[in-house]
Amino acid sequence: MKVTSAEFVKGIRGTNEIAVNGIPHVAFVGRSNVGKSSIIANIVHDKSLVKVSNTPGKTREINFFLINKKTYLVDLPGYGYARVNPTEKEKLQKLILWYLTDPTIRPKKVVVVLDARVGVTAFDTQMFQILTEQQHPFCVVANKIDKLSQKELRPVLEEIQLAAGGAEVFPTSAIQPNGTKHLVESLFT
Ligand SMILES: Nc1nc2c(ncn2[C@@H]2O[C@H](COP(=O)(O)OP(=O)(O)OP(=O)(O)O)[C@@H](O)[C@H]2O)c(=O)[nH]1
Ligand SMILES: [Mg+2]
Repeated sequence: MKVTSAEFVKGIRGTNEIAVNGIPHVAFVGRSNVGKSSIIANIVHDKSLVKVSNTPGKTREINFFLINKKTYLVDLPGYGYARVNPTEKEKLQKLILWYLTDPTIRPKKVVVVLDARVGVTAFDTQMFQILTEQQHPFCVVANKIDKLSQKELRPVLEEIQLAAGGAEVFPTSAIQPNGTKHLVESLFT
């Protein structure tokens, strides 16, 4: 299936009707700067719709995009970025945890995005644990593969596979035109 329509609906910082209105969610989580917003921009073919920046910690709210008038793509703030001030960092962490643990919010799929050059960090391992505990179906994306050779990529994918248990792993490049093709096919078909 193709993405034929995408619109930004709302950014939230806590309990909001939009999170529980019955429209299914596909939610993107991951460390700051791994490329969550860029992947969403690539999926929706419209960079102006999603805030992408060189400044890590750009996404400060939980942003809801309505795709094909029937699914929310949910862009979560990044976790674990040290240079955001401590109060703000704690707020963002609470916001992410709220989204993932509130019993009324049941995402259809959570997409954990990693930077393929960095591999699996302690934050990611913790995220896999939370998602498993919460029984959220999840998959993993190894992004920025344009920065690696095929030879460098293989062991990274194996490492991710191992750390993520049985979860499916998608290599992506958000800066290439077809760089999220397999992921899109899996999420929307
Ligand atoms: N080379 C390369 N750069 C990428 C790729 N994806 C994202 N980037 C760059 O990485 C930086 C961070 O991208 P964002 O999409 O803002 O990252 P994010 O995960 O949403 O960050 P937060 O909102 O802070 O959590 C930007 O400079 C992007 O252009 C990719 O696949 N390849
Ligand atoms: Mg972002």
